[in-house]
Amino acid sequence: MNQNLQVDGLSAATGLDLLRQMWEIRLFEDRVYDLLGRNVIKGASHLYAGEEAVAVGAISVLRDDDLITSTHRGHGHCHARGAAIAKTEEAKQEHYERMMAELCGRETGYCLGRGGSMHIADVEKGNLGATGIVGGNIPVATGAALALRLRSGEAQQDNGRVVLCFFGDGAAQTGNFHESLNMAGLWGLPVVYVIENNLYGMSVPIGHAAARGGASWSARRTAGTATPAPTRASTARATKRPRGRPATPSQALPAGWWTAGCAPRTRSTPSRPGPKRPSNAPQSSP
Ligand SMILES: Cc1ncc(C[n+]2csc(CCOP(=O)(O)OP(=O)(O)O)c2C)c(N)n1
Ligand SMILES: [Mg+2]
Repeated sequence: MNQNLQVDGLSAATGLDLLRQMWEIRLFEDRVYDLLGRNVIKGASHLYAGEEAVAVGAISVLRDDDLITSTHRGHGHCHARGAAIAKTEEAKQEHYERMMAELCGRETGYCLGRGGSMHIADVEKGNLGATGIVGGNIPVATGAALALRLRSGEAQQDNGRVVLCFFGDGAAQTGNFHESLNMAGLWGLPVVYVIENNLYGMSVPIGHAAARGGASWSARRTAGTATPAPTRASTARATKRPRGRPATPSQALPAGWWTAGCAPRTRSTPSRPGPKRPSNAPQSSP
């Protein structure tokens, strides 16, 4: 291999490794699709095909002791995290088999087959888990980052660890998102929020679910989703600051995703007389 070759700013070896991971995720997902159709995997599954570059690029800059939290569409995150930590071909193979076993409800799966597709977790490798509750992983990531921050003074090995929190544009409309980012910003927590903006909340176009197209908050750090290099570069930039930051309050929000283009606006609906209350209606309790 030509050692000087650069692909998208990456060395050829790194580029090939990331591409291999993306193909592994795609082939895994194609297999899951097939097994769902044959009722070998039971229930529903949200596939990650088409978004592989986000997980692979972002996770490629993590340290082995960092943490991630995942979504209802979580096979790709689990796959990329496990593949990045597993150092040998045998360890990678075991990782894929434990994932597939979990989806098939087998005891050999990561959660003994109890979690399945939407609740797969691999805590030993720093994957705190997927969740079927849209936006449910955002406070989990924020809490984990708070734990890292609180422990960083005591345990040297916790210094510089970060949490990477994946979620969709739909989840970014939840209260969990707003509260978590507010607290993370206030406390300067070592967490980076990665919004996978595929412009749909499953089948609902983002314009139906979010004011102003929903994408304005991510404008400052928008990365492409077709290749892993932009996500890798964005995540590397975003993790740099929280890794080295001392615990001081009133910092700007950690990853800067939220702050762009978010002008506060308040507007009242014109007052109209409400429906007439029947005279025998029960009085509301104080
Ligand atoms: C709290 C909650 N509300 C609603 C749902 C139903 N639901 C499942 S996926 C989804 C859309 C999520 O959109 P987004 O976060 O953009 O992720 P995407 O599916 O686009 O990857 C919804 C509303 C849910 N699982 N949890
Ligand atoms: Mg979406």
